[in-house]
Amino acid sequence: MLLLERSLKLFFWHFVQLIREPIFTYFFFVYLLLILHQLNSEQAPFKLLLIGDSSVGKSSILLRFCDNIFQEGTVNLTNLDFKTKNITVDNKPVQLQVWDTAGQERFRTITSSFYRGAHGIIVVYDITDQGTFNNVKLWMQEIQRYASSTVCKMLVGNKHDLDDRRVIGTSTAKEYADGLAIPFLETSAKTGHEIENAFQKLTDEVLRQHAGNWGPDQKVILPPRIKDSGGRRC
Ligand SMILES: Nc1nc2c(ncn2[C@@H]2O[C@H](COP(=O)(O)OP(=O)(O)O)[C@@H](O)[C@H]2O)c(=O)[nH]1
Ligand SMILES: [Mg+2]
Repeated sequence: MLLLERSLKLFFWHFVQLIREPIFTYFFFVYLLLILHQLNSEQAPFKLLLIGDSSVGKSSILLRFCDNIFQEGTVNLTNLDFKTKNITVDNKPVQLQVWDTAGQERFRTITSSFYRGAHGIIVVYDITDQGTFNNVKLWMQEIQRYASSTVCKMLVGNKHDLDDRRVIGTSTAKEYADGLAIPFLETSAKTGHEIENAFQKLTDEVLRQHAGNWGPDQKVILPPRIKDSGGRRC
């Protein structure tokens, strides 16, 4: 980005000189090409969503992944659309935009616009709450209804640290995920167990999904840039 700013400054400086001295034409076009190259190679972010029943730990997962913190009690992230985090996959820099439902799931008022443009979706349930696992099926239907048919899905059983209160066996959930051919992991936002890995795995899937879209400079060509609206940077 710094390089782009410098190139822009030099571009305008040479543009002014060009008007005064035609010899600056050469530099003018060199910087123009440099700017176009950098704009072209800039990576659009991946839009990832966290969905699932209320209280399964979606906001906690977001905070653990982006800020490496855990807050006891319900996490209130109203006024927040998403958080961004940069990760590296196969030596490629990838910017993730992770969107949280901000509590609308309680009233089933998540609109189709939430799903629009999503590249990956993590469906979260609580391993200590049977109802949240039963509802995974309903969340999958929501995805089917609103998200793109090429979206990458992942199943996550959260609160792995509460193993003594577990009611959903690992093998039950794994079997369900295998049936849908989607990855599955158990995480704990409290301890951080498998949180990074979950996002890494989903991003791998998204990159694989877009494998046919690699540009000449090894940057994946993605759908149009997601509008930056109100998110917070990690
Ligand atoms: N023990 C434990 N509690 C968690 C974990 N993740 C979230 N919680 C708790 O579960 C409750 C709901 O979390 P929250 O992130 O607000 O859930 P959301 O409604 O799905 O966004 C809060 O009391 C959290 O502290 C976890 O991994 N382990
Ligand atoms: Mg929440």
